[in-house]
Amino acid sequence: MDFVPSSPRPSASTKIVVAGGFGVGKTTLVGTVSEISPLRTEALVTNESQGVDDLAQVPNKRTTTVAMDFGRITLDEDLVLYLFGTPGQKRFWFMWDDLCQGAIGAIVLVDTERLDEAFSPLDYFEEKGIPFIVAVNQFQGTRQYELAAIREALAVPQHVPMIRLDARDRESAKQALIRITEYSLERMAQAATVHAG
Ligand SMILES: Nc1nc2c(ncn2[C@@H]2O[C@H](COP(=O)(O)OP(=O)(O)O)[C@@H](O)[C@H]2O)c(=O)[nH]1
Ligand SMILES: [Mg+2]
Repeated sequence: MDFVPSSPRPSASTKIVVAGGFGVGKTTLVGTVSEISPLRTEALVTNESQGVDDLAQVPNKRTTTVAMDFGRITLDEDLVLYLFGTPGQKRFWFMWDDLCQGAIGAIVLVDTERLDEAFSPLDYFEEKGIPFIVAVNQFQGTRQYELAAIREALAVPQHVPMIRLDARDRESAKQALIRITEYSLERMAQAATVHAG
């Protein structure tokens, strides 16, 4: 008799992009939830990047991600998410199209002290038609704003989910991943209905 291995459950894998300005918590988020050691390319910020990266705004930060963060999380036993953190600095924007290829959705992390850093990622995903949610990372000692006020300041459309998170907290980070996955599925279902109708 032939040996028939029990077939593994069918599993789907998908890709989520984590974006946002410099020092907003992308590397932290990917590291917090990843089951594999996140692949990171951090480099010591040298004199070369002074004035290019806004390190003065993030005094405790001595390293900067020059390529990307990559991690994996099994959300459900048959759904594996691959996470890609975008490089924050403008000089790496040429990589975004490759990085976002095939992504079902994105999380745009926002630091309320530096709201303006969120505009480019928001514009990018809107323009590309990639579903995204906005996650406000609450840093210590910063003023807490109503999500509605942040939505207005960033001109985020009403249908885009907005949440708060602590990128250092696994459960909080996981909730954000669940939210973007659900939202992306809702958007796909809507698109399918429109096409069918
Ligand atoms: N209080 C607080 N600090 C955070 C949070 N997320 C990240 N940080 C800190 O902010 C700094 C920058 O985070 P990092 O993940 O490197 O930012 P990136 O440039 O977006 O990858 C680090 O020192 C983190 O420990 C958060 O949710 N709350
Ligand atoms: Mg980083």
